[in-house]
Amino acid sequence: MAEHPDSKTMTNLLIHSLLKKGATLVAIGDLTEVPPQIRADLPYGISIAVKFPQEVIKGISQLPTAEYYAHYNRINQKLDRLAQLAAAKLESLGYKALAQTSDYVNNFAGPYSSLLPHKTVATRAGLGFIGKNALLTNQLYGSAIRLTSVLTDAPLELGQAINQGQCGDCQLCRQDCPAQAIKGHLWDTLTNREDLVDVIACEKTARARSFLSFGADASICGKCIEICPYSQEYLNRSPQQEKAIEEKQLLQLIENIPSFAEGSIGDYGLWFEELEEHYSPLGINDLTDMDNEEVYSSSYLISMTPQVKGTDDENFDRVLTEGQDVYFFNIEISEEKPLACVDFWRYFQSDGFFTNDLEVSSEPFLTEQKYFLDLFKDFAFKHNLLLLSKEETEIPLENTTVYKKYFREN
Ligand code: B12
Ligand code: SF4
Ligand code: SF4
Repeated sequence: MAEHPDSKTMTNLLIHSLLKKGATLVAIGDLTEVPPQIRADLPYGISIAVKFPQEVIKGISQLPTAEYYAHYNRINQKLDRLAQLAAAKLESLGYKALAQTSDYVNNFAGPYSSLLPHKTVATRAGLGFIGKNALLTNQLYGSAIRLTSVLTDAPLELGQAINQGQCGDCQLCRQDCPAQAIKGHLWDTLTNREDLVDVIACEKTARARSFLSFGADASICGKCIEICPYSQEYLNRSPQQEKAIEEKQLLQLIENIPSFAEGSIGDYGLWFEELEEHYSPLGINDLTDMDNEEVYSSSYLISMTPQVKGTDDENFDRVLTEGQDVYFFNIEISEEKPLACVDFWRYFQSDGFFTNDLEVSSEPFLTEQKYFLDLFKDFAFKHNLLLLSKEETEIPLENTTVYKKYFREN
């Protein structure tokens, strides 16, 4: 079992792991205002959203498409995997967690209703408001997202619930709904679904349109997603703007992680013994330079070449001159926050003489070296370290980068 992290660290690690596996938005809501029997007596809900690709939603402006239907199914499968992953992570920390996967939701669905709708969890978590289109509408992605949720008793950091629609005078979804199913009411938490949308009219028309467009027996339409100005803002963003939003989200997450507690192993930066035990019987070289004021991380090198223990091993040069490459696995752990990054080193002699060249890669050089990385992922999980990818360490922030700020200046 992993060490118990504080609430903020646990939340940010969980969100990071879900974003890395393809979630677009993740937040946690307090569910205690809804009756305990519909939330399996668990007080919190993790709301997870995955966005549709922009082109797919642009493509349904006239009629639903087979491509939209394919993504609809693909995203549902991804959401189920994400919900299961979140539940497994929390259970491994000793908490209760119930993934509201498609199967689970279908089991409890009444006519056109689930026991605890994903949209309720989403508004409690602050992921958005319910639009006049009856859909969860997020500030960044409009309603071009699909949802899932996980119920838990883990004490995670809670988002700020949203209780009011923010459509203003807009009526675009009502005007464009081909079923005239949308009634145009502004939502609040007391609004009945029936006051927003005629679900029978919606389903009937969506089914007819799906059949007309691509011959499938499905009830797919989504015009009320596509027409919404909030969705349109997402659909019109450039890839660069989209990347900047994703980077900002990651940055906020990294900045939100609390610094190491005073007196903790991370505070002292003394990971050597822990790593030695974890990687036993492999030797660990401690490269941490305590005197270098520009280095804010502990640094460890593990040899992946059995004959060579470290760069100062007498066999190091001999092996290289014999024409063999020497491989190392490099681990850096920030001395400020529970952040880590790793890379792979290959020493070789390109000219066949005595100059050693070094190639550094974020990927293992040989497939069997992936084992070193997997072992470190276990280590990071056990010690609640957030393992940053190379791209994440390169995210720019105020004249510097994540790497420069949290690991070393140059
Ligand atoms: C049954 C169902 C349908 C039915 C009924 C639709 C409906 N609006 O209920 C039909 C077949 C018509 C349908 C159609 C569509 N659906 Co549908 N559907 C569901 C399903 C399986 C259950 C919904 C449910 O339980 N409804 C019961 C009512 C009471 O709740 P609700 O409308 O979901 O939400 C209300 C509560 O959340 C409440 N609420 C919100 N916060 C709070 C807080 C408090 C304290 C309280 C008390 C209440 C409250 O406000 C909402 C509006 O009244 C969900 C998946 C799920 N398990 O949640 C998907 C879901 C709602 N559908 C979805 C989608 C995308 C669609 C379609 C666009 C599909 C399409 N045709 O292309 C249309 C859109 C229709 C529309 N404008 O609503 C998405 C919505 C994503 C989003 N961004 O919101 C969901 C969440 C599926 C998913 N996994 O992402 N759907
Ligand atoms: S899915 Fe289509 S038919 Fe249903 S409410 Fe939205 S626009 Fe109307
Ligand atoms: S189209 Fe307009 S009214 Fe409809 S959900 Fe979006 S903002 Fe609200």
